[in-house]
Amino acid sequence: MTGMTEETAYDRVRLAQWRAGEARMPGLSRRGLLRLTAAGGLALAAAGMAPGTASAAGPIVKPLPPELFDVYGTNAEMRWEAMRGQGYLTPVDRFFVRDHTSTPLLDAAAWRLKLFGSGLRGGPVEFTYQDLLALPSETMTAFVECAGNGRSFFAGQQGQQVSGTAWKLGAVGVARWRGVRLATVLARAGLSRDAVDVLPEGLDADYLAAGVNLGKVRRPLPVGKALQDVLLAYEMNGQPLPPDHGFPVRLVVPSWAGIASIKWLGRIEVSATPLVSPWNTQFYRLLGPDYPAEGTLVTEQVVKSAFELPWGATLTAGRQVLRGRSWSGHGRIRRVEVSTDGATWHPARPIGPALDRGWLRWEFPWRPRAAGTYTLRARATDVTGVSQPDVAPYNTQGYLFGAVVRHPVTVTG
Ligand SMILES: Nc1nc2c(c(=O)[nH]1)N[C@H]1C(S)=C(S)[C@@H](COP(=O)(O)O)O[C@H]1N2
Ligand SMILES: [Mo]
Repeated sequence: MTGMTEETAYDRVRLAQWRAGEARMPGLSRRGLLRLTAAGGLALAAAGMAPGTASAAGPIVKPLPPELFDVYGTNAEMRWEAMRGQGYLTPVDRFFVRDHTSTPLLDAAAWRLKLFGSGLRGGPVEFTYQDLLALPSETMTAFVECAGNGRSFFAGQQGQQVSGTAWKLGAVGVARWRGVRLATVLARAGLSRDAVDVLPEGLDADYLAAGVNLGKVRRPLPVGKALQDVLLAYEMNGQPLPPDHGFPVRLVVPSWAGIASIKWLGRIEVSATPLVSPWNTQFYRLLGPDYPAEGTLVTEQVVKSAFELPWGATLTAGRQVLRGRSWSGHGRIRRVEVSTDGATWHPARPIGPALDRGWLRWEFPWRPRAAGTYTLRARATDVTGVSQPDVAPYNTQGYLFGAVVRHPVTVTG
C-alpha cells in the first residue's frame, strides 16, 4: 500500500466541510439526500449498481459480439483473449463500456461545454466543439479502468460478498486520446486562484438508485489533478470519440478510477468552496471494517495483471508462449513475474515500452510437464515498488481488487 496521497488528505478536509455544511452537493436537493440516507444509503447504492439483464436493443450502441465481450446490463467487459495478437492499444471494437444508464446520441454542432462557478474570475464561459478543435491539442496514451474491475474475485478467490457489477479483469482498456488539456480550457475560462474543486458533469440521463434521483453523473476533481494531466478528449485511437465512449467530448483523468473520466461532458462547475457528489461520498469510497467510518476515497487505480487467454482456456501440450499485460495507477510497471505451479516465480519478458499511464505487454515461454489443470498467476511491481499482494483488502463495494488473479487453464495431451 502506498501512503496517504495529497488527494486522500484533501478528501478528509472536504468531507469534514461537507458535514459542517461548508461544502455543497450541486444537483441533489437536501431532501433527496435525506431520502437517500434514510433509506440506508449504501444498501441503495448496491441495489442501483446490481447488474441487470441484457436487452436486445441495449443501452450500448456499438456491437457487442460474444467473442469480444461479456455483457452485464448497461455494462460490457472485454474478454481478455480479445487482446491476443493486438498491438499496444485496445481497439475501440473491444474497449469495455460502463454506462450508468445508456449511451446518449449527441449532436456535435449543437453541443456546448459550459464552465461556471465561484472558482472563475468572471461569469460563465461556453465552448463549442469547433472552439475546442481550434485550441492547441495534445495526445496521450492512457488506460481507463473501472474502479470495480476484478470485483468478482472478491467472491471467487476470497469468499467475500460485495455489491456491484461482477467484472472479471476486462473493465480496462488503453487508448490514444487526443484533445485539449483541461488546464488550457480552465485558463481560458478565467480560473481563479481561489478555485479548489471542478465538477465535470455528463449529458447522459439522470442516475436513479432505488427510486432516488441522484442527478447527472458527476464527480468532483481537485484543481491540482485537473491542472496536472487531465484531457478533454475528442479523439480515441485516431478517430472521433465513438458514442459509447463519450462523443463528442469526454474527460480522461489518467491513472484514476474510471468514474473520474466523465463521458458526454456538458458542464464543469469550478468552485472556490469544496464540492461533493454521491460519486465521492457514497460510491467510489472504500468502506468496511478495515477503513475509517467515512471510508477512504478511491483515486488512483492499483497494480493489476491479466493473461491474454480465455477464462478456463484449453491449451494443447508442448511449447507455447503465454502473453499478458500489467498496469498501475501509480506509474509504469517495472517487473512482472509468472508462476504456473503456485510455488515458483519466474520473470516474464517485457514486450515494448512500459508507459506511466498505460500498461506493459509481456510474454512467458511455457512447456507444461503433463496434461491436466493448471493455475496461472502473474504478479507485477510498479515503479513505486508496489507489488500485487495475494489478498486484496476487503471493502463492501468491491473496489480496487489488485491481488494476484488465479487463472485456471486445462492442458490437453
Ligand atoms: N457521463 C458519464 N460518464 C461516465 C460514466 C457514465 O455512466 N456517465 N461511467 C464512468 C465509469 S464508472 C467508467 S469506469 C468509465 C468507463 O468509460 P468507457 O465506457 O469509455 O470504457 O466512464 C465513466 N464516465
Ligand atoms: Mo467505473
